[in-house]
Amino acid sequence: MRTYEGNFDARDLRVAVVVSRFNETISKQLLEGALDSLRRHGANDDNLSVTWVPGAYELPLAAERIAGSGTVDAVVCLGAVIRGETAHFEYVAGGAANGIAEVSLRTGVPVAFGVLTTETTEQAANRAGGKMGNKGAEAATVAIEMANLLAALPKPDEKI
Ligand code: INI
Repeated sequence: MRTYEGNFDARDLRVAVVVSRFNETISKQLLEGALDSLRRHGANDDNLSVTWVPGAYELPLAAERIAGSGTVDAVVCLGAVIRGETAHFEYVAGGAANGIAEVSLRTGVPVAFGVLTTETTEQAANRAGGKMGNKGAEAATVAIEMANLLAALPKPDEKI
């Protein structure tokens, strides 16, 4: 029996982080967590990029351009959609979540979902380096594992 698993070695990985400026204080903390995780797993700064977009709704388009360019092994999308501050929470959060999932499937590049969807700013802060950890760091770790898993898995049409 063959078992496939991704490891957490980011030494040779090219990773793009796409981050939304809306709720910037939170986003910056998610970004810090993501970069810290990538570096702790051995990523080289020369192989990392950070792209800012206006809001979470814009994450999928930028992620698609980057993932489709063939220059990265994984993308990490970061942002915070806070219900208390938006009547169109569902549309923004749902658009970001569905869009990011579609980009990943369309391009075959892992795109990690590091977008907080919370009721309050406090709940978001707790998940951006507060008492609930840092979801940006978690998303970056997932991106590393998935990039390495996909490298190990058979390619489309590849017979093993
Ligand atoms: N974008 C966010 O990333 N988080 C939010 O909480 C948010 N709110 O509150 O509306 C938000 N809106 C902007 C949205 O992402 C788009 O930038 C905008 O709709 C233009 O397309």
